[in-house]
Amino acid sequence: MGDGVVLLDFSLGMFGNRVKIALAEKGVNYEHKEEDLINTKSALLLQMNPVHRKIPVLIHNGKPICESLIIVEYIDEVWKDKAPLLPTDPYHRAQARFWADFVDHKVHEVAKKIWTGKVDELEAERKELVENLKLIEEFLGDKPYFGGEAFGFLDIALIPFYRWFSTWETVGKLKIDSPKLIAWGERCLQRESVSKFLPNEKDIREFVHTVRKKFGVD
Ligand code: GS8
Repeated sequence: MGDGVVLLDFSLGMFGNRVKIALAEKGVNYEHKEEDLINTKSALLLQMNPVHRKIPVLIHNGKPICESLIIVEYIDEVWKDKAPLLPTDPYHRAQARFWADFVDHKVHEVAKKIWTGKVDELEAERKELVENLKLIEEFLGDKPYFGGEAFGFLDIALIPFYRWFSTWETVGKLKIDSPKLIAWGERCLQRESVSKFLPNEKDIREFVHTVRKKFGVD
């Protein structure tokens, strides 16, 4: 098992990837259990996350922690011997949480509407996604990482989605116009904790194709 930690996960899922990256950054050993989200969820998942029935779930010493951003904060608080993931300054910590919430609600949710929907009817969403990525790019500015010199919480929140950019572009018939964000994504990919876990673009495209077929939008 390793460090009393089990991760219920789905390899292509952006949210589980956040947790794997955080665990790798902290050097935590864990047992990985892959969930079959397309067919049947395991009894363990339903028991550990009865409210949302979603992955990721981190089980630490038998107790579940749900919701990826909450899990990343938990990891940061429990494994304190390595560099912190959240900024130490309260204002910067609040900013990191604000933008991580923005990633979930203004990037992921808008992108998901596009890649699961009838793209030609979603012109407003396609524009919004491009604009929202520009907003987060503005917050990055010229810093190497969102928190400054060190890779941290907001980088972890956004980087799993970076691998989806090319699929968002092709499926969504849009062009992501954020060169600094792309450079940041490539910089993050140079870290082993990131490159080891992000799925390849071909698998993402195939997954999206399967979902779109299932929803009858293609
Ligand atoms: C989202 C988890 C989620 O959507 C978080 O952990 O941050 N806000 C949550 N998980 C997906 C898989 S990744 O796309 C999931 O478990 N889906 C199964 C379902 O919706 O039934």
